[in-house]
Amino acid sequence: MSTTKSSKRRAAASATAADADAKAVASDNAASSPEERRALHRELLHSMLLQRRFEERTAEMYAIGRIGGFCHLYIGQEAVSTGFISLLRPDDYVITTYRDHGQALARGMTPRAIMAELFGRVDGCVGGKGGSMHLFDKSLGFLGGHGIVGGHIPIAAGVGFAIKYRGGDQVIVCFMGEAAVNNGAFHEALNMAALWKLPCLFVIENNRYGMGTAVERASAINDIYKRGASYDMPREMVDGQDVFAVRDAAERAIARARTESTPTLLEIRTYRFMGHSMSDAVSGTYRTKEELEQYLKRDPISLLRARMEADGDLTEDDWNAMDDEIKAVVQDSIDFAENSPEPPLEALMQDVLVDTTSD
Ligand SMILES: Cc1ncc(C[n+]2csc(CCOP(=O)(O)OP(=O)(O)O)c2C)c(N)n1
Ligand SMILES: [Mg+2]
Repeated sequence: MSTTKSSKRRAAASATAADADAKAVASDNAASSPEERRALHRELLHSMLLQRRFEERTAEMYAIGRIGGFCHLYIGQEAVSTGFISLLRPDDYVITTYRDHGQALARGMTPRAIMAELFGRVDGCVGGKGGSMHLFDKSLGFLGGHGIVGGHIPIAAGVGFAIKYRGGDQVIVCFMGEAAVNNGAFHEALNMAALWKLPCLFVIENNRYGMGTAVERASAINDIYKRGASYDMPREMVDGQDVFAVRDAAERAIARARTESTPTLLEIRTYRFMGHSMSDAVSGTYRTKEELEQYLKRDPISLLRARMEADGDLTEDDWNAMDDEIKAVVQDSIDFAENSPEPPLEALMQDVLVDTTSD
């Protein structure tokens, strides 16, 4: 992620787990000089706060009927997207699930392109025909946005194969929820990735629930990262509310993929602060309010903010200025989406099949 002002505006990218047993130790994987450290921390904060503010407004727009269909918020998990994506090169790849707004913003997709897509308008990143679950941007190496649980994991392996076949040194980061690991596609893809030594990062965002089902009720193994042992794959469990812990683990896995073409399985312990989707209550009947309150104490944005304040890198005025700037960018994306037209009727039949007869 660049540190330029314009890319900061474009960028958007955060999470907490009360996991005392999370293995990764958060180090200051910042920079050598205090100025570099300050700039990096500000950039990480900006990325996470943009995701948060964007989705708060998304929920509002959904409630008043501007956005329809399926819509899953990422609030609480922002340190995961920011942690990984802030370390990628522009020519790397990202692929993810339907809970994709945060990662798209972190990768540099504009709030305008995403909000217009959520509104189903022509200026959306895929012309208003994909919606919340299907954000794509080829120019950013952002390969979706996939609605079928586990369905994108073999695609990630395929991208890893293509990178290796062409002799490149890019990596692909494949984000998924913890419920995806009980899907056959997960095992087939991880086996191939390990066997063929593909440059893939399989990043499991373990937010404890697949819709309303707790991981303990669905998985024979609760320490998901241990599944990497089946494929002799390097593996790690990480505190997903601490952006520095995420970056530490990401840095190791990216280096392994880039220089040794070796995949890694990462279990990132995190938590979603909202319901599974916009049609669910925030706490529902599957989890208690007390549990939610416990996790809210480790809001990834509050943790980073507190750290920066303690380091003398952020004043209240700095925070307010950043927040105001981000809120204005998000408001601008809403105005933009409101003014963008709906796709014409003919668009229905476009992009359905690839024309293999053209050059
Ligand atoms: C193959 C398949 N089965 C079922 C569903 C319905 N479904 C949508 S989201 C979801 C839960 C997935 O949970 P998880 O992988 O933990 O991701 P999270 O929603 O927590 O981010 C399910 C079962 C689906 N989309 N695809
Ligand atoms: Mg989950």
